[in-house]
Amino acid sequence: MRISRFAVILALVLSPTNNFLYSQTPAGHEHKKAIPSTELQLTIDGKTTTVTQAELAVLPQKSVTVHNPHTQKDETYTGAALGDLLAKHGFAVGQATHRTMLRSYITAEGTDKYWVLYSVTEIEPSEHSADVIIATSMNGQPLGEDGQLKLVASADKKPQRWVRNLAAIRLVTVAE
Ligand SMILES: Nc1nc2c(c(=O)[nH]1)N[C@H]1C(S)=C(S)[C@@H](COP(=O)(O)O)O[C@H]1N2
Ligand SMILES: [Mo]
Repeated sequence: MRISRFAVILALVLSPTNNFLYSQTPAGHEHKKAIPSTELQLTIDGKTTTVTQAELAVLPQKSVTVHNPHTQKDETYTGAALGDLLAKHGFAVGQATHRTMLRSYITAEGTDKYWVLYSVTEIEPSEHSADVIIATSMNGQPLGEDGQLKLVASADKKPQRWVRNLAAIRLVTVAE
């Protein structure tokens, strides 16, 4: 009796439609539940600062429309360009820093510890055709289950490098 009750509870918890571990996304499919992101820890050359949504809101806002092959829908995300944020925090791209930029990368991590890598060259609008933004809204609405911050890259053909619940960005320059 005890075991069967336990089995029922376990089945409920592990069921992909339960509310404990999974949630519906605005687009109507399911994600593992994650801690919502509220602010961003930005680390450049080992120095970490907290970037708030208020700080992101005063940077120029950019909108990018991407096609999500999972939902089969176009999604328009709006937020600050990552390159602008890096420039504000001392990593501006110019003639003097060009070679350093070519040899630097960022890692972007969600509250669930999922993380991806971009080269800094591909997030700099002066160097690459992609837009990489820290989105704070999608189709004019809050991001909901995707947290308050989501990294979105316009040139990726799949959403695998879009980081929901974005919580940390680290910039590393690879030593020669
Ligand atoms: N924080 C976080 N972001 C993530 C993931 C994840 O597990 N955690 N998975 C990635 C992968 S592999 C894909 S394919 C897309 C799926 O996003 P979607 O379910 O919102 O379409 O999110 C990406 N961003
Ligand atoms: Mo994926």
